[in-house]
Amino acid sequence: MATSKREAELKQRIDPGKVPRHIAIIMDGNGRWAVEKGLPRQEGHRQGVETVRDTVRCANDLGIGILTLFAFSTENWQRPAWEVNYLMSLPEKYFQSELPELIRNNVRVRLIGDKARLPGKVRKAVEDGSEATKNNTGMILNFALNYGGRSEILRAVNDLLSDAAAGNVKGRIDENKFSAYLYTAGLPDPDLLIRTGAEKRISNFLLWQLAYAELWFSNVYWPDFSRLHLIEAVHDYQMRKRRFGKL
Ligand code: V0D
Repeated sequence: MATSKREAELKQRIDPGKVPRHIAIIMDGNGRWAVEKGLPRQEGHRQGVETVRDTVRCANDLGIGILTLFAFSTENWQRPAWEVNYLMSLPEKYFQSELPELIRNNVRVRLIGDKARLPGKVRKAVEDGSEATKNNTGMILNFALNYGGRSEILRAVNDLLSDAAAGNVKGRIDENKFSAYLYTAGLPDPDLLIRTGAEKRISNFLLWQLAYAELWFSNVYWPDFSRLHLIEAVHDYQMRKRRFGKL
C-alpha cells in the first residue's frame, strides 16, 4: 500500500530513540464497522485480522519492543454462538497466513489470559504459534485472549497465597514481587494504551499494568485503523513525554 504524505511527514518527526517500549491496544469496533456498511459482523472481524497484520508490521518497523493486543474479553462470551464460533476460528487462520512472516521478522508470540478456559482449537493454535516463535528475539506480540484484569489480579493473589503457604514467600510483598505473578511477568508495563472504536473505557484490560500509561482514544473502528493512526499515536505520545520532561 502507498505511504501517504502525512504518514511520511509524521514518521520523520518520530524520534526513533524514544518510541514507547510497550504499546497495548484494545481493538474495538469490528461489529459496528460491518453493520454500518451493511455487511455481516464477521466481515468486520475478518477485516480486523488484516488490521492486526498491518499493525504488527508497523509496530515492528517502528522498533516497538512489545505489542499487546486485546482480541477478546471474557465478557464477549455473551455474544451469539455463531459469532463466538467464528471468532474462535481466527487464531488458527491468523497463524496459517501470518506465521512465516512472523518468523521472518523475528517476532515472538505469547498469550496472556486464562488459557485453561479457551476452546481446544484456540489453545492449540496459540500454543503452536508460541512454540514456533519461542526462540525469536525481536518484538514480543502478546495476544490477550479470555483475559480479564481483575481475574488476573485475583489469580496472582491466589498463586501468591499458595507460595506463601508452602513457605516460599519471604518478607513483605512489594510492587515488583507482585508483578512477577501477573501474565506480563518480566515485561515492562505499557507506556501507551490505544483504544479504537470510540469508547473511552479501560474495560478490565491490564488494570495493574496501565497505572502510568498514556491513553490514546480513537473514533476509528478497528478495521479502519491504519499505519498512519499508529504513527499518529506514537507521535502524540512523544509530544506528551517531551512536555512532561520540560516541567
Ligand atoms: C476479532 C480484532 C487475531 C479483534 C481482530 C479469538 C476481534 C480480529 C487473533 C489472534 C480476533 C488471537 C490469538 C493469536 C493469534 C491471533 C484474534 C480473536 C479475535 C479472538 F495467537 N485477531 N483476532 N483472536 N479478531
